[in-house]
Amino acid sequence: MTTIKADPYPWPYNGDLRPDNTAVIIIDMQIDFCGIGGYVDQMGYDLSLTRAPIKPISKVLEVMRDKGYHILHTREGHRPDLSDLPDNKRWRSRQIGAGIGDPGPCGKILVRGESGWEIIDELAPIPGETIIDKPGKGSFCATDLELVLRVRGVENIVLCGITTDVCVHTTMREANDRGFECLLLEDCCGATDPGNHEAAISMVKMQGGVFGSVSDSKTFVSQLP
Ligand code: C5J
Repeated sequence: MTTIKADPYPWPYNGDLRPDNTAVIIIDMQIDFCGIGGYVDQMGYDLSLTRAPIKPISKVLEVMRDKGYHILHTREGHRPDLSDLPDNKRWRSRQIGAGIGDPGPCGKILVRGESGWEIIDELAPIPGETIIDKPGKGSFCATDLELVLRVRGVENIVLCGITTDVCVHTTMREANDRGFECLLLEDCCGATDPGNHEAAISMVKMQGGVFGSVSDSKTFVSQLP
């Protein structure tokens, strides 16, 4: 029986925590979400909020790599011909001055292959780690993520990345509904609004842990078997 101290319950619920059955998913740590000239920057949000989790995630990555856990990264982005970009998503992004698919300082915004779409150097995947390209906010929608996790026997998922209230939360909800046991690392996530970050964390903890449990990077790395 091995658990991580977490709120509202020690995680995972059944104490079955092993490198074989546990994965970390690092969500959308791309230039578009935390780099100068990317999508979030073009929308005028404070980049320090989405950059805050970089250091804590690096530590978690280092320890999980060392201990042989499954490591996955996601990238939000669309095909260069924009055939998987819904009109309403494009329209809404243009309302805030950062049209998805439109040219920006880091190439076409949120388009696969453009420089802004790349994962930041500090958290770059290494050979053997899985990258999931997703057109939406959730990592399970229109991707093979579930198949990859099931084939590997993953039962427990640790969630890190940006943004807490959008892609991280959507992915956590999708994973929870599929029966995965989820842990969100609070300081390994960030949102474009601090209030939304706090609210997203609080939502996870309702109803006895409606979407899973919440811990932090220091506790996690010190207790990970
Ligand atoms: C957003 C994301 N916020 N990665 N994407 O549009 O959360």
